[in-house]
Amino acid sequence: MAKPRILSGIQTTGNLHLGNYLGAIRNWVGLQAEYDCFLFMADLHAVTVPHDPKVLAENTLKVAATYIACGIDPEESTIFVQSHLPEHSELAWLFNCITPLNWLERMIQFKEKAKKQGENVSIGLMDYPVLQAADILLYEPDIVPVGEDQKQHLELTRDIAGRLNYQFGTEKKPVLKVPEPLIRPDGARIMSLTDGTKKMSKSDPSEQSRIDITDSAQAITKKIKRAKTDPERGLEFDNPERPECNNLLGIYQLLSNQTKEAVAAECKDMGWGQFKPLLAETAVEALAPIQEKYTELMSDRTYLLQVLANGKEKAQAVATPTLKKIKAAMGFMQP
Ligand code: AQP
Repeated sequence: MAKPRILSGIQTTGNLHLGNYLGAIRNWVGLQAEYDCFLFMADLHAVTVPHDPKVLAENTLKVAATYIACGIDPEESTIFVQSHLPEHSELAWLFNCITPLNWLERMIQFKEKAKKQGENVSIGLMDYPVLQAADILLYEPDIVPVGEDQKQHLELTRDIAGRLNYQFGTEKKPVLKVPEPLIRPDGARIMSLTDGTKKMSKSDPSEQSRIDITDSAQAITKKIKRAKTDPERGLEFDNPERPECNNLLGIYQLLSNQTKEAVAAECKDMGWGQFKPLLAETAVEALAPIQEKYTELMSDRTYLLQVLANGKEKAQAVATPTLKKIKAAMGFMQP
């Protein structure tokens, strides 16, 4: 029997960080055996905000290497570059024509990112969730694993699929399968090291706000040492007055593979002076094997490019027929 399918991706907007790892990639690794995973580098999404053309291709390769270094097996999962398949942008256009503008105006991520862009905000930034819907629905996945922050976009994807089915399918014969979200309660949201109420993000101008997966042991230790904390003694989860404490304990819990209860008991009497070195040591240890593998992969470009060429072929075998089916349902003339 075919395994159920999963689809997910990460923007190629810079070095991946602990949020990307703990909120996304590590979950995919755990799902690989049970699911047929389609994982892509979202380079078309990366250009929805101003980008540097000199680093886009290199960032794309780095994200691919990071996936594999974190444990994604290219023999088992399909790893591909979004822009290598024109199906993504073509379907986004078709979806643009059936998506009401006010659905996009409601998107929180657009409002937040648009604020940062000021006058320069692009149509592409607003259209980001429609492209995301195309990314997902081309593969008709059963499940889409997403972080808490992407819940609203996945809801929009489901609405777009529903609208397409309503307008161009029948109840008995829908055009597309509507996917389900998979949101893990723990590790769903890793917050910034400089502000426990803001998510850790590649595009945060402060390097200190995040731990990159490829940060050196020295950089990790320094960033954790400088991470914002509070003057209280004794560490605890879930105190709304102490967002930084909750975040750092959460990171420790995930990196040390312990239960929340075990960490709460271990750290309840600790001060920051005792906890921070413990967290730094745990983070360095957890990331070391990933970094070693990453360096090895980045020095074998031929291998990485072959993985991406194979991935493109496997992805296209699914995406091309889906697009054809949607165009037929919408009444386009076949060439
Ligand atoms: N802080 C986070 N905590 C948990 N999960 C996170 N993810 C990102 N940040 C966190 C998860 O990583 C996947 C892909 O993210 P993305 O890079 O495509 O987009 P993003 O969410 O916009 O990530 P960034 O780092 O904030 O990128 P920029 O700065 O370029 O916008 C998603 O599954 C996301 O949930």
